[in-house]
Amino acid sequence: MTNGGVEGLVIKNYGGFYYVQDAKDIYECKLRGKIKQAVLTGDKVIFTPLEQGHGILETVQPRRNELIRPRIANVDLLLIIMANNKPAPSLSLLDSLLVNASYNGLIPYIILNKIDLPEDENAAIISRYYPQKGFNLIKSSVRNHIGIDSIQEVINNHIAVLAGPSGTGKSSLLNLLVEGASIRTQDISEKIGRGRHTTRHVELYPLNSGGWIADTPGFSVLNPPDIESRQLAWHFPDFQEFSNQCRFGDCLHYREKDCAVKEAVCENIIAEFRYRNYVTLLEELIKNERCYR
Ligand SMILES: Nc1nc2c(ncn2[C@@H]2O[C@H](COP(=O)(O)OP(=O)(O)OP(=O)(O)O)[C@@H](O)[C@H]2O)c(=O)[nH]1
Ligand SMILES: [Mg+2]
Ligand SMILES: [Zn+2]
Repeated sequence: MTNGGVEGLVIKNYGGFYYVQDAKDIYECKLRGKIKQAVLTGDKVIFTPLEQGHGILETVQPRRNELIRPRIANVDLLLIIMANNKPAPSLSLLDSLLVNASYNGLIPYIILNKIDLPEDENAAIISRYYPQKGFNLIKSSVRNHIGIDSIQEVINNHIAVLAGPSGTGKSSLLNLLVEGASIRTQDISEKIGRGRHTTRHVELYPLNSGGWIADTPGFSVLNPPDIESRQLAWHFPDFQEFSNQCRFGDCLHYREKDCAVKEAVCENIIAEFRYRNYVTLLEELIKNERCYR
């Protein structure tokens, strides 16, 4: 212990306590009265250990980033879990999660889970398009233990957040990666073909193989992040090589003439669904700019 206390990581905020992990143990901490800012899961903090696993959280170190949903700080990786089938992957959710990752400075990994099941049409599109455009893709089956070591390698020494629709296997993956975790999983409702939301609060779990992972509410709807409409295309790396060839320097790749991005869509170099998802997000951002400025 130094004068200023011990360094630790907030792994959970629950019932008015902050659970802080140091090199060895977990401490149940209360906040030192003078702390005004919110303390988040993922915060690196200085704390004073007391007896019997208690402690006082003294200060919060500067954050690398801060996600709003889930509310968590200092995340390195976004693992976007889509199912190969059951439920069929949503390409629009995938693209908005990829934009969110880019906006927040997270490295995204697309994880196509349940490859033990027959491949859905959209899953085939994901495997074909994204890796070719430089996105990271891992195919896995939590059920048959396929691809799990690749996921462990990627998480090693990092903080990772799982995202993706309900029922894709996020909690099942976590249970496999984290010894002793027993997060509730649930069979997807065959009737409606959609998963039920079974996960509640945000907690970081240590991987036996190194690194940390958070389980999140299995969100299927996502607000667009606070991006300016003219910056949205920056978050579509597959548009980059074309966007500086448009006639207008400030081209939104929307209604403009002589747009090289739109030409690339016509030539099938940029997938049409990607472009459509771009336009949907763009229109939403433009609408919000009109309403709130
Ligand atoms: N066939 C198959 N089923 C899987 C696989 N991984 C998970 N499942 C099943 O898919 C269902 C949903 O898994 P969960 O882990 O609860 O999904 P989740 O993403 O945590 O869902 P929410 O908590 O609702 O967001 C469960 O019945 C799992 O057993 C897999 O690789 N293959
Ligand atoms: Mg879950
Ligand atoms: Zn353009």
